[in-house]
Amino acid sequence: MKRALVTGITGQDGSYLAEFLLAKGYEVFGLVRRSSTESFERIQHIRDRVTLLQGDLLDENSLISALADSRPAEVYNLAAQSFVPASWNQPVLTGEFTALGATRLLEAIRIVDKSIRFYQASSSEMFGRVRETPQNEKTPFYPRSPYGVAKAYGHFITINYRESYDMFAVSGILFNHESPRRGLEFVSRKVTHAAARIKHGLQKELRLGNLDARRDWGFAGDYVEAMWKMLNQAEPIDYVISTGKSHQVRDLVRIAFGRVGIDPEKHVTIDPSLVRPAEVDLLMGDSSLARSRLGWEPRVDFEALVNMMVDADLAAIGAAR
Ligand code: NAP
Ligand code: F7E
Repeated sequence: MKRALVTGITGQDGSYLAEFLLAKGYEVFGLVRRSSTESFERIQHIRDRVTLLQGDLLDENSLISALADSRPAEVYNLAAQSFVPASWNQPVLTGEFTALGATRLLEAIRIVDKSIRFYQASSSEMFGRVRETPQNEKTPFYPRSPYGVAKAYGHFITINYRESYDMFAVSGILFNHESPRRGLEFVSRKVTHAAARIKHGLQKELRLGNLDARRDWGFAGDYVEAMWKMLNQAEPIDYVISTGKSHQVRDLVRIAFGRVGIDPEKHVTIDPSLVRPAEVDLLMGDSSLARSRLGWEPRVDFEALVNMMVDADLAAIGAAR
């Protein structure tokens, strides 16, 4: 039985990846950090099928122990401070988790077993003020937030370990991907959750920032498959993973409110405090390399994704009432 260690297993992607690996017959280990209250909701349904190991990306020894205890063939580094606005409030901590955390894990792998295959969760936020559209693996980076800068560091340190130590270390440059398990502060879930609450009469107003921003949004369940495919190739290569289609935040609002049959004009207000100090205006990825070499393609389109999220929020809120 192949073993995999997933950091960030309690997050959106970690939960989908753990499900995916279990279905492939892997023995799955997850790194979790201690907290006064457990936050395992996303993996509750598979809790008895995965082994959780205590550790933190800030603590090198805990990473070495987790590797020694799990002896994985593959490590997926999904843990990060992943919310872009928080990275302006906590830029140093974001760098510690999201940039140096990757180095600590790579070092731990180099010490414990250099043959472990390593996946780094790189991000389209590295393209920032984009140099070309669509963005591909060769597009230069111009990050626009401390988060984007930290991810660029994580990206290049992964390449550096590959080239310096001949390790199988790859980065997936993933564009935005969402699901009913997305954190409530990210715009997709904020909008679908609010649409469902307004429908249920629990909320009246939805405050948003920049409605003009464009993102290439896909479904998280599709994207974790690409992570696994990248680690199961003959050669370690970095790939862009995206749908190739870009939509504005206002399109997201229109579809979500349309799903519940409510006019967004009556509920959405602009809150200048939600506008970012430096915005990423337009992201649209070219994933043709992944499509041709990995045989990967997204299955869920934007409208189906938004509808899936609204329906899940409607059902969850309805069940809780
Ligand atoms: P998420 O839901 O925010 O999950 C982040 C995970 O990281 C959580 O499990 C969290 O644990 C864990 N974590 C944070 N700091 C940690 C630390 N110091 N030590 C150990 N674990 C820590 O993020 P996601 O959306 O699943 O994204 C997964 C990864 O892909 C992240 O690296 C993100 O930056 C990257 N990414 C995401 C997207 C996207 O659109 N979703 C796109 C490109 C790249 P707790 O439960 O304890 O908080
Ligand atoms: O914002 C605009 C906001 O926070 C998307 C992370 O997973 O994807 C994610 O980062 C857009 C931005 O995601 C609100 O200004 C308007 O232009 O959902 P988001 P993000 O910043 O793109 C990348 C690929 C990652 O790697 C990250 O980890 O929506 N927007 N009004 C808003 N955004 C939020 N959050 N809240 C609003 O009220």
